[in-house]
Amino acid sequence: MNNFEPKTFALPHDMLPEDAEGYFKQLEVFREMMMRYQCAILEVQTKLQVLNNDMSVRHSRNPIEFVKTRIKSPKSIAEKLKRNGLEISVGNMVRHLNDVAGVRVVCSFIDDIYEVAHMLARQNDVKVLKVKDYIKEPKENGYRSYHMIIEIPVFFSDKTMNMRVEIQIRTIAMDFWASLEHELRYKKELDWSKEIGEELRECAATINKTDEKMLAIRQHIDEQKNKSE
Ligand code: 0O2
Repeated sequence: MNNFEPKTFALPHDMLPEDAEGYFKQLEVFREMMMRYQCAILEVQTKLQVLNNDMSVRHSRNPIEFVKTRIKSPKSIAEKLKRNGLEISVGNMVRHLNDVAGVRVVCSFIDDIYEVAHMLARQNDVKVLKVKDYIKEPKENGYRSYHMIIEIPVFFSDKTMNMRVEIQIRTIAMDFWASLEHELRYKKELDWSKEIGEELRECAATINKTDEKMLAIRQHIDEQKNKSE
């Protein structure tokens, strides 16, 4: 299998991440890699669509509410490389970043998250490289989500490449909290006080309780339905 072995396209040492945008965009190899990441996202989207359609026919319900995708911006790529002490280059992006291609799967209930993750992981062409279960072990600030880094083969006209994609799987409720926390974090102009952090943690705990309650209600309804069949 043909994987990308990049030549050195390093940024001049004194260049800032914000200048990386123009620099990256002028590189053909960068544009080509972005196209390839976009194709990897398409492959994952199709896999998810197939699973959802299958579940909807065989179990009369859709575990996936919606899917969002994104390609990391050149500035975020440059910032992350710099943060990790790496030279800003296309080669380092391909070698060291797992989240250039990102897919967020928003599910109805907590158990759907594990079912979707399991259904993806058992596919022959999916290699799970890393899992972070922030549901079983939430982050200190209350963040919950199930993260997987997978590698899938993508068949291009000239070669097959193993592409890495970050998949974040979470419930609607977890997504609600994470989206607002993200927005607040980027809006802040002053330092977050301890109180704000505590309040956000409390909101995350309340949301988690609601998630668990909704799951219990659905399981109760499932039981009633099974008994009556
Ligand atoms: P964006 O714009 O969402 O892409 P690793 O890649 O494993 O070396 P990293 O990047 O710390 O290490 O991975 P991790 O912990 O799995 O988290 C990556 C992503 O999860 C983040 O991407 C966010 O999307 C999401 N995330 C993680 N923690 C939080 C949090 O506390 N709040 C919210 N709202 N989202 C979180 P980026 O790169 O930060 O940004």
